[in-house]
Amino acid sequence: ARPAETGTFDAIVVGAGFAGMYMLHRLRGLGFTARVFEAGGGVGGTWYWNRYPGARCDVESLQYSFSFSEELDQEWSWSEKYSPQPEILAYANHVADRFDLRSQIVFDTRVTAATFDEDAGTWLIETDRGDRVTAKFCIMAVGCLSAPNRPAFAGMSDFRGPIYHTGEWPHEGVDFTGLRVGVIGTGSSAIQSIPIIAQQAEQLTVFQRTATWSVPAWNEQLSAEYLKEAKAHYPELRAKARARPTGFYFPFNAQPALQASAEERERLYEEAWERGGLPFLGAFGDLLFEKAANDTVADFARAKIRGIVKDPATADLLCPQNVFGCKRLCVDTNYFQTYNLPHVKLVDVSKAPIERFTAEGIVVDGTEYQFDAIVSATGFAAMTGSFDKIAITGRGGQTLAEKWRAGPRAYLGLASEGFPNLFMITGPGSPSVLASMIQAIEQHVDWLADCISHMRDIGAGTIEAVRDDEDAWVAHVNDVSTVSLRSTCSSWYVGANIPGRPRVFMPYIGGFPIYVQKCNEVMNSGYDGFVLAGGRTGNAP
Ligand code: NA7
Repeated sequence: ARPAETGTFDAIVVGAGFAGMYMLHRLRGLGFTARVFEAGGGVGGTWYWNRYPGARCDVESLQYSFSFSEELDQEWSWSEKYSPQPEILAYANHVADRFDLRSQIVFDTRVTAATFDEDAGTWLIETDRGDRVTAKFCIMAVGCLSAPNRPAFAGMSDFRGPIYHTGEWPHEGVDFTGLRVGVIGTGSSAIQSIPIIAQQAEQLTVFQRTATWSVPAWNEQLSAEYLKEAKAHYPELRAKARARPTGFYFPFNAQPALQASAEERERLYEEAWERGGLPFLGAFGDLLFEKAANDTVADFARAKIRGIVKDPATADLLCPQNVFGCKRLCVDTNYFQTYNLPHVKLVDVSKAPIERFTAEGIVVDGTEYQFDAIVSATGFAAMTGSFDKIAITGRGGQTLAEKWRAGPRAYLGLASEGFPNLFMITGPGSPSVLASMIQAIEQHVDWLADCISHMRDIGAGTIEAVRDDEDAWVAHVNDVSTVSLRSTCSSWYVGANIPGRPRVFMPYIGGFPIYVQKCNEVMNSGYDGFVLAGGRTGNAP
């Protein structure tokens, strides 16, 4: 066991994923003292935990990477268009080594509590390893999709075999050869892992509650010539990406689908399908705004599914009936094709839900399905799940959990009134999961680095969001969401994947550039919407 930490720092960062790593890099560059506490045994966050077969990012790797260092961009070479998890984790480790971050990261340590001391204007941070450290700033870099959602099915502990969650996959991997495997869920994690598990398993049964929209990835190796050409224009690509509502670049046709003739629509959908991936949504400008436009793309994608899946009853079940792209669009390699294999079976649990687990397997609608292993691809308590796990206490003894009971409230997704000097990277109310995650992270970290060094320059002790400004921002985030069809279904964007959670559209859907502009205006105005209070012992009003 290592000795417990008891020191005082300028900042404590919670989490050593991409957000925590870059925050540490910036803090150190500005001469601040910092410690990072990380629950995992290494850096990488999401990419440290999600080691399930087939895990890869669905934003092209050339864009799903840090942009803050031109040297880093030039020296690192991605091998595939959509890199697999081990390569993204290797990249995270490379960043940690290259920028010499490890010495200030404490691994295998989970932060359990963060408590604001109003007299001192500092945070006390405690961990499950007995650390008790004090810092002026507490920065939550805890990730948006990090707290696994484990539905409590009756009889789970009776099951004789292993139950794996995709988001906490064993490091040594799992060999399904010769096994009867059940997979619960058909989100991204399931769609990526099912084709690979099917290659090994003797029998594979997938329990589907909601059919999922998915577009082929057409993943490929990146040739040396392609990479050379791409790297020669890397700064332009980064700039183009930042100017896009999603924070990553892909060809986008602003024309409304309903203005095109049926033949033209079909042609453009085919072209977009051939490009594949999330850029498919760029086929027309109104797909996520006009239901009638969305119906045309939904019809196209359903026809694709029916064209791939041979058994008509299975094809019917796999055809989603909800808005195309309402839940996050999936990107797959041979997902629908997998259902043509004789040992792969789909079970609908939309009407009759999973009843219970038994020693032998899973019961649905009175039928027992027998398994040697079960994979729970049931996702995450998105956006706020990691905050829920830490006892965060602000001014006046108020906890963040209490304040967020009816849904998260944060000004710009960066800070919450009542919690001075507590920051969140890609918090609820920021573009986060609706933007390219790493670009969203960099923008927040750079903003926070500017803010914290500004406070040092003017001798400010605390910064705290103003309630009225926070309320106005939360209302704005909600208003903007109603413009998009994405607010209309029971997705993890609205917390609806978890029973009992308040239904609130959590990420900011107004677009990355508009959001960046707002953050810059706030900074340039001297932190409009925040109160800065002076002196080491100053309290925010
Ligand atoms: P997701 O997208 O939340 O998918 C979870 C899946 O598990 C989804 O199909 C759920 O069905 C299903 N689920 C959850 N609870 C149950 C119960 N109780 N019974 C049956 N089925 C259930 O998580 P992922 O890990 O796949 O992906 C998360 C994000 O990571 C993804 O969007 C990318 O951004 C990367 P439901 O749709 O709720 O009916």
